[in-house]
This record gives sequence, C-alpha cells and structure tokens, in this order.
Amino acid sequence: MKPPGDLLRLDYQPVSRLLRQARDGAPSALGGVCFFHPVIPVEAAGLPLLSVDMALLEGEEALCEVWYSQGVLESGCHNGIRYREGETLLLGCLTRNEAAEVTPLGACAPLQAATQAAYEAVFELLESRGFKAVLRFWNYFPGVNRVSHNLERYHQFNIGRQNAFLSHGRSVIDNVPAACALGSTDGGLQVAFLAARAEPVGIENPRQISAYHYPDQYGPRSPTFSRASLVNLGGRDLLFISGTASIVGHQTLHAGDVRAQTRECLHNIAAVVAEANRRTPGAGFQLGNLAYKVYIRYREDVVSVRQELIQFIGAPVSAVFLRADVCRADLLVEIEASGGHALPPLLKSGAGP
Ligand code: 3EB
Repeated sequence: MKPPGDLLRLDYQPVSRLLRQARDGAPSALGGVCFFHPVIPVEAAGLPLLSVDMALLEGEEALCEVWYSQGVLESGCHNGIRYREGETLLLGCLTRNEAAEVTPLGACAPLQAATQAAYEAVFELLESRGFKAVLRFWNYFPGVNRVSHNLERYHQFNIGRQNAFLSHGRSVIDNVPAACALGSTDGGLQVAFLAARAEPVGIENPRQISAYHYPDQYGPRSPTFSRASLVNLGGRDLLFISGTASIVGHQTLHAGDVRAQTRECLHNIAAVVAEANRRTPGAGFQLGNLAYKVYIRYREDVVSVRQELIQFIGAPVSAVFLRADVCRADLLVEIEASGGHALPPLLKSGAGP
C-alpha cells in the first residue's frame, strides 16, 4: 500500500487554530465541518465551513474537521453553496433554513422541499464545475426522529434526496455516494460533500441489505447511499465508509444495548473494509488505519462505546465522539470511517475518562 500522500488529508483543529491558519492563507485547506454545542458560527474567508450544533463528548469544547488537499485551490459560491476546488477534488457545503422554504399549502413537508432543493443545487454546481461524482455526503438536521406531516423527518429527508437524484438523471442504486444523516441539536439542514472528477465505486456490505433496497417499513423511499465509496485518485485508493449502525439484513439488532450495538457497527465496518479490499487488490485497508467519527445518542454512553472501539480495533485509534440523534429511534450509536488519506494524529486512547 502506498503511503498516504498530500492529495487528501484529514485533520481536526480547534477553532482558534483553524482561524489563525485561515488568516495566514491556509492555501491547502479545502474546508470542512465544525462541531460545537451551543453552536458558534465560524467564518473563515473563502473556506467552506459548516458550523453544526453537536456536542463533542471528550476533550475539546469545539473541533473542526478539516480536509486538506494540494496544488492550486480556488473558492467560490454558487446557489448558496460555498465550495473550494482543485484539480481533483471539490468540497462544498450549504445550510438551508426549512422554515423559509416556500411550499404550497398541503404540499410536501418543508424539510423534504429543503432537502430536494439542497441536493439539486449541489448537482447543478457539480455539473457546472465538471465534477461527476460525489464521494461522500454529510447530512445534519435537527429532529431526525420527530414526526410531522404524518412522516418521520428522516423519511421526509429521504424523499427529498431521492427526488433530487432522479430529477438530475442520477441513479438511485449501485454507485451512489457514501453518506451519513444525523440529528443535530439545532439549526437548519446542513450538507457538506466531497466530490471528484473521477468516478467512484459503491461498496456494499454482504451482512446488510443495501440501504437503497430497504423495504418500505423504513419509509416510503429508500435512502440513497452506498455503504462506502472507493475511488482511485492520483494512484491512491481512498475509502469513505458511510455511517454504520447495528443493522444486519435490514433490521436493528441489540435494541437497548449500546455495547453490543457498537460491536455490531464494527463488525459491519470490518465487512465493508474486507469488501473494499476484495474490490481493490493491493489497497490493503485496515481497521487500524482509518479515521473514525462516532455519533452517540446518549452522552453517558461514550465511555462504553470508546472501550468497545478500542477493544475491537486496538489502541491507539483516531476517533472523535459526538452527541447526535441516529436516524432510527432504536439505534444508540453510528460510526463512520475513512482511509487511504493522511490521518489526524492518533488521539489519546488509554484507559478512558
Ligand atoms: C443505516 O444503515 C443507518 O440516510 O444517508 C447510515 C448512513 C444511515 C447514511 C443516510 C443513514 C444514512 O440505515 C442510517
């Protein structure tokens, strides 16, 4: 396996350090997502950044997940999307206030309309910039499990997202982007995405039914995401693993048991990594060489989740823990990961707090 190059690098920065970097030019930053609770808007001129209201569960008060690239990068703004692009990669983000969404009386839920409009704007931008495919979407909005308009808000989101894929002639099965969709504490619909000119491959998990084929008990439209996306950029294989939960087949397992759910998430991630390695001989992805982001429904579960993660993967692990609502009410934890790019420094992973 080639050592990760400078084509893509992930780092977690305290806000003050990011702002200092941005003031000094930060030519290699593509942008990213800052997590706080309560939320504080972060403005770094030219840098696409989301400020998401999610509490960090250990260490810092606030952290920014920042993606870096190389070469000449240029920033722009299009249809409410802030973006920054280079030769190979484009990172963009947007926030939509669903309360301001104009929907005819009795028509679809505002979140559905906001989601469709957001995704259509993303696809328009990508078409205009010559970036074919999205590698990864990060979706955050409040009240994921709340019902309005006779529908859980996560299901409203799924309808709007799928409509946008269809209206732009994009497939809603097979090579769809990797993604996650988590409940923030407050704010609008917030979407960040990483796109490439090259076509990625969607990876599925043999232990799970593809999400885009979920039966309709999980909502009128299936979620449009693949379990992971894999792309070769500049001779390097990059892997983006979607939010991964304690789901086998299409069913939630271990309701009420956060430790067992964490282990099931990790078995699923291990299966996705094995599948990615099978599809790309020589890539050699390993659980110990990924950067993890862990979303936990109840903050007091962080100690258990962290212990299970370290037991499964071995210390030290690069992991960040956030308080978030997961998109099925019975899911207590969701874990995402990525690899093949340069990783943040390994976080302290001793006996735990
Ligand atoms: C699941 O596997 C858990 O709707 O974009 C994970 C990753 C989940 C992405 C999404 C949802 C999404 O169904 C939930």
